[in-house]
Amino acid sequence: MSREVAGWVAEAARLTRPDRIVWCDGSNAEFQRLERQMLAARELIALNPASHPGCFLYRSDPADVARVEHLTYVCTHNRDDAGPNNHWMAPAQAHRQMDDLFRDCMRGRTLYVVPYCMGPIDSPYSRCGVEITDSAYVVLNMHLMTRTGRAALARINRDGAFVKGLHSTGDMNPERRFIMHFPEEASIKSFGSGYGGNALLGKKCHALRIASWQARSEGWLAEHMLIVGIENPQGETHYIACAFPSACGKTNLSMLIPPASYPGWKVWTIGDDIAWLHPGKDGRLYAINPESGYFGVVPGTNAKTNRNAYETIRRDTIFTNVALTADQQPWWEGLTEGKPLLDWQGRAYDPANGPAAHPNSRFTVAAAQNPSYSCAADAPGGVPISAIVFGGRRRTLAPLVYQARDWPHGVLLGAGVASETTAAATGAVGVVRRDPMAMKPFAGYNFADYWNHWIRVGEGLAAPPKVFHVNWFRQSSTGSFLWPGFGENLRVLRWIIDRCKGAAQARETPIGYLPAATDLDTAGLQISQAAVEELLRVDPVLWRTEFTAIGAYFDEFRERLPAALRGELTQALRRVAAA
Ligand code: GTP
Ligand code: SPV
Ligand code: MN
Repeated sequence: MSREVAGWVAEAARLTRPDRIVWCDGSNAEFQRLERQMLAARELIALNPASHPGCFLYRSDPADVARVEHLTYVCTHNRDDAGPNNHWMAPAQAHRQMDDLFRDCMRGRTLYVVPYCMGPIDSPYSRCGVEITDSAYVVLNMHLMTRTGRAALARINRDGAFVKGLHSTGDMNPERRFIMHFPEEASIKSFGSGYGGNALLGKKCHALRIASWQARSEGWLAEHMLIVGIENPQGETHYIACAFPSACGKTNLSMLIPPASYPGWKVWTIGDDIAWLHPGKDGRLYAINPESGYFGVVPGTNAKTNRNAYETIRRDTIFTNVALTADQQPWWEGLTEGKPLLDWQGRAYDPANGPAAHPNSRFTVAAAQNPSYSCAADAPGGVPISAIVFGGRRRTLAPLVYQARDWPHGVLLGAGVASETTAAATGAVGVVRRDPMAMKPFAGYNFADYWNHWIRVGEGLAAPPKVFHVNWFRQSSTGSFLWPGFGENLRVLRWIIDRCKGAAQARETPIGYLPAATDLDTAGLQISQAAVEELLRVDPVLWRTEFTAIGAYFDEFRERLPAALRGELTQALRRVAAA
């Protein structure tokens, strides 16, 4: 047992005063014991064992249903290190404020110690942490989402380092809710929420905010990306990493089912939310998925849109904030069978109260249950990445797909990403905002330094991935999606892979390389020629406005903005002006 872990647990217990301390061993017996305990306390509801064996419903506090970006802080000694992209507080003040909240908060409760490993247990790229929490729900989720227990603790002893995460649900008062990060000391303090990214500290807090800070000093990247392998009928597999903002299609793309017109194609999931990317000795970029489970968006999941997810969540799944049918089956908007009896808050379903399932209702499930789970997902060295794909949810402007001219131009593509906000975070939905590299809520340091790091990582790669941007969400003037999306997105990935191999045509435009309508495989698709043309249209006038807006956004970063990125933007503006 690590003396450092034990010392820190004792210190946390002195502050929080729990009735008992439980060291989690990560075993099935422990998982089942906690499940039984939560069932008895009516904190979990057993779902229909015939249709959904091993599945449970959890209803969160109705005011605790999403990430809280306005209450999430990066606490560095120098304010500029956190940057204008983060809320900031001085570390001493943040510790004082958080410790006042944590003082005595676990009286009458159990303190669980959850050692976890982010990444395959024997990968040199993996990193460990320990989460202290007073929520059994969090422990169950950590079991599914990370490699917890004895093996993780053994690795912590070997590594001699771990991220310290202290969490309490507190009294659920949104006024007393904060998610604080201390990247300089690799620690996290989270109080007042039991929800997903606020409370499962291995995920966004560790694997993105703290890890991105560590990655900068160690020469790698921690990113909000899915990782997927695409195997063609010849048996050749290309791995792609895609950064889309929250609730913008990562889970769906990572387990896509090839359309009927793609016989012999296979899709293999490595990860659906987070990628740690390391330069390899051969000059390529290699990715591991630090997680071992999915905390995925439920609404919209059905046998047509995402059959793999749909099948994955038929057993041994925790559903959070979905509706219930009369026969205890989970129900959500987008499901084609069944109907809701009780809504996500347990009230008799009434459409006047809004959707039956919360728009940010989620499933938690072990990744290994996914029919498309890749046998390379546990490879200690990761998988080589052929392409990096940025994306966003844009009704207008951004075409279906385009390719950056080179890596530095690709960094501009990523830094310029904007997307409509979704229910994954509290606040307004559908508002376009800048979300560079889909990391606006997750970069643990100043974006200017982050973009500089991106440029430097690319410079160090002999064979950097090719960089692309996609948008599945372009709408017609009547508000319907122009592109069918989901499985059909493979047609776009095919063009991307062919571009990586030098086997596909493209036309040069002021924003980068685009397929001509004939370069994209639309055979067998119910899509009009006009829609395809609209999806591939680049309007120089609109793009001039967009680049000007990106320039104004970059100005917020003042002299820290990398000159190379400013140079890329200047050239981009020159190209649209000349078009
Ligand atoms: P986080 O877990 O929040 O990081 O989200 P994610 O990026 O994994 O998003 P996810 O794949 O769960 O998709 C979120 C929503 O977008 C769901 O309601 C999907 O049905 C919808 N969606 C995903 N892919 C597509 C697509 O290709 N086209 C359209 N129109 N909708 C999509
Ligand atoms: C996201 O919001 O990007 C998620 C869900 O993946 S959460 O774990 O709540 O951050
Ligand atoms: Mn996410």
